[in-house]
Formats: sequence, structure tokens, C-alpha cells
Amino acid sequence: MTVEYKFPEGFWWGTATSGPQSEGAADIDGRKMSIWDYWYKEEPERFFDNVGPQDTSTFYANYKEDIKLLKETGHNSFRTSIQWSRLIPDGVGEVNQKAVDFYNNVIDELIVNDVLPIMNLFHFDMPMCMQEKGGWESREVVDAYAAFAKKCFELFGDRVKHWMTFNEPIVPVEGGYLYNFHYPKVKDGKRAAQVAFHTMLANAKSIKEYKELGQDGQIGIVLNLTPSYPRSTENEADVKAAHIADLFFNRSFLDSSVLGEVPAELVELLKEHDVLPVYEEGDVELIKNNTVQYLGVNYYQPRRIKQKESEYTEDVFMPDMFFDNYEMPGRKMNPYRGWEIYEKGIYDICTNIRENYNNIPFYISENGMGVEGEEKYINENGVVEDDYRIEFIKDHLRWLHKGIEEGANCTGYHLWTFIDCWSWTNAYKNRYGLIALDLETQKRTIKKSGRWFKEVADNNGF
Ligand code: BGP
Repeated sequence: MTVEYKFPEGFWWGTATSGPQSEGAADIDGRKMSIWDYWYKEEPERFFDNVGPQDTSTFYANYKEDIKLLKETGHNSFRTSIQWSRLIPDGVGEVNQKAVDFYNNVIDELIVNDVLPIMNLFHFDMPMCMQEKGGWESREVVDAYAAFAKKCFELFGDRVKHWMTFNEPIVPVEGGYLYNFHYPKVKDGKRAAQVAFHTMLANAKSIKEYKELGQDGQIGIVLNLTPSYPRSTENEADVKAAHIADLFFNRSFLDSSVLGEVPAELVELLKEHDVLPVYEEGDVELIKNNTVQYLGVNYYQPRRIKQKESEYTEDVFMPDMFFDNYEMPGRKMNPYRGWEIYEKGIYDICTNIRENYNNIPFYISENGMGVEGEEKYINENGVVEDDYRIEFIKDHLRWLHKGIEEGANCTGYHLWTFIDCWSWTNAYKNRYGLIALDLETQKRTIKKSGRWFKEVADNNGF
């Protein structure tokens, strides 16, 4: 392979997954229910093909073999998450030794194979017993999370040097408290603001715990950034609407976790509409003093915005009071997921972080393409020929490379995902992996993109 796009030395090549989406074994060895297990029990029809989270991809049983496949597909780094509901099944108190053994084994096996472990502490998976206490609306849960985080640092921090407090913290706010795609399916802007604020607090508290332990690693957060583009840059109302969408969906967590404060404009806006979250003395200071040391950036799609043109019919506060989504004519779509593909977005993120967030080190912690019906691309040797995925990755890497050349402090690229995994309500509808999973037999087969990815990693570019 001739290398036209060379990446910085030591660049992380790898993939991301999460505990609940890959481990399976949901109800054995002491694990208790998360909101996903509970919701599936209540409403299985909300999940594609009625497939629930109980047996997801069997990494719990197969981790050793799977980690060999990480090597075969060129990984030098890998992110997964520790399930709170596995490690501390009652949310607080007793630690489940079987879970400790499992995560120890996974971490050790990664290290033996020269794959850097990046461990995340929360990937949408609120333990059900904690949800019953109010989930992120409750301060008791914030403290329980901080204690869980501390326990993880104590148990695994001798070997894990890269931690993430949360994956995409805005998503449970959107899904669970605004738009009905996560449990508890509430639609209430005020409660959503409280949930967001408490998540910021939980992030800061766990960072504080980490710093107090004095371990020699780094702690960060994974944010899904969706650059907001106005329909027209010449129309002031469009520009303003896109700015407000950016405040809600990007800057809420980006500013609070990197700069230590929620944008004043956002606070004003919430105040004006009487939906400011309840906070206590010391909270603002705590967030100010416990910012992240690095960032994971998940990038899938941009957000296109126009001024509010449709009538606002909700009887509660919603961000959508201030803007409408805009379907740009001619946009490139991933039809299976319904997300726009806009490669340059990744470069715009590089520029934004460089110019407005002190050029904090970050890596692309997720990017990827979910495709339905990949069986139709299987060749005579049983391999999925996913050239579209290779093109998708290349197109994004070119823009990322340009961002790095211009000074962005980007340290790696992780694809979503390693082995095809279960997705929240979409179950196994769309496949994202470098490795195909046969749901019947659980057989893993490296796709064409997996072989290609190894070459890219070996050459540190393409
Ligand atoms: C991100 C999540 C992942 C993963 C991915 C793909 O938002 O962090 O957990 O699921 O998106 O999206 P989906 O599974 O909804 O297709």
C-alpha cells in the first residue's frame, strides 16, 4: 500500500464497543438488570425483530478469542465499558467478584496482546435499581455513580491508564427525557435539564475521585459532536437557530467538561423559560475545578438547522421551540440509519476544538456506518465485501488528516465497531463491524474492511 495520508506516530487505531452491547450474559454471574433489560421485558416490540439485550454478541464467554481478532484486524487500542450493573449489581455496596474477575481478565488479555485498553464507565446503562431511585434526576444516584467510578479506579487503575466517565451523555437526555428513544421515555424539558446537569456533576465528581487517588493515567469523556450548520449563512434567523441547537446539543457538555462551565447564553435561555435545573452550593465550583484531560469525539452526522417555521405544538419546554431541522437537498444519506454522511464535519470539529477548546487532546472515539442486509455482500469465500465501509472510513480519514496537519491534537481513530453488535432499540438491524457476526452460530468472520483496516494500522496511514 502506498501511503499518501500518514498519521502521527503512536496514533491509536482501533474500535469501540460497550459492555451492554457486546458482553451478553445479561442475567448470569450476579449481574442485575439495567434499564435496557427492564424496558425489553416491558415492551419487547420496541426492539427491532424483538431482539433484546440479554445475549449480545457473547464477548463475556468469548473474550479471549475475540481479543485475538482485535490483533488480526490491526488494533493497537480498544474501548469498551464496565457495566455498573455487573460490577455493583445493587448500584451501591457489594462488589461482584465474578465481574471483577471478568474485567481483570479482559484488561490483562488486551495488555498481553499490546492493545491499549480504554475503559468507559457509563454507556447508557443505568442500573434499574438506580433508575427506581430517580436515575440522573437524583443526587443520590450521582453519588452512587461517583462511588462506582472510584471502585473501578481502585480495582483496575494499576493497568488501565485511559478512562472515560461517560459515553455521549447528551443521548440519555435526548432519548430518555425528550424524544422517547430510551427508557424512561419521559418528555419534559425541565426534567431533561436536571438530568443533564446531574450528569455533568457526576462527571466532575468522578474526575475529582480520580485525581485524589493520584493514579498516573488520564481521564476524559466521550461526546457525540454534531456540528450545527444553518440552512443559509446569509439568513440571520437560520444562523441564530443553528447557534441555539449547538448550545443545547454540543456546547452543553463540551463547554462544561472542557472549560468547566455551562455557556452563559444557555443558562439565560433556561432561566427565561423557567427550566433551570436545581443545584446546590458548591456544584458550580466542582464542575469548574474538575474538567477532563482529554476527549473522545464520536462523529456520525451533522445537524442541519433552519429557523422555526413549523408551529410549536408541545405543551412542555423542548429545544425544538427554537429551531426546525432542515433536510438539505442533495445531502448524502446512509439510508439504513437515516443519518446524513458529511465527511467534512470531522474537520470542522478539529478546527472547533483547536480554536475554542484550548486544542485539548482528543481522539475520534466513534465513527462508522451501519448497514442493513450485509449478507448480500458475502462473496464465495464467506467474506462480506464491504467496500462502502472502506470508502466511508477513507473519506473521513482524509478530512481528519487535514485537521491534524492544521494543528488539531488528535491522537487516534476508532471505528464503531469491532464485531457486529447489538444496538439500543435497533438490535442487530444495522451492522457496523469490521467482523461479521452470524447470529445463529455466533461465528465471527473478518470482513474485507477488517483486513483493510489492519493494513492501514500497520502502515499508520493509507
Ligand atoms: C453511538 C453509541 C453506540 C452505537 C452507535 C451506533 O451513538 O455510542 O453505542 O450504538 O452510536 O448507533 P446505533 O446503534 O443507534 O445505530
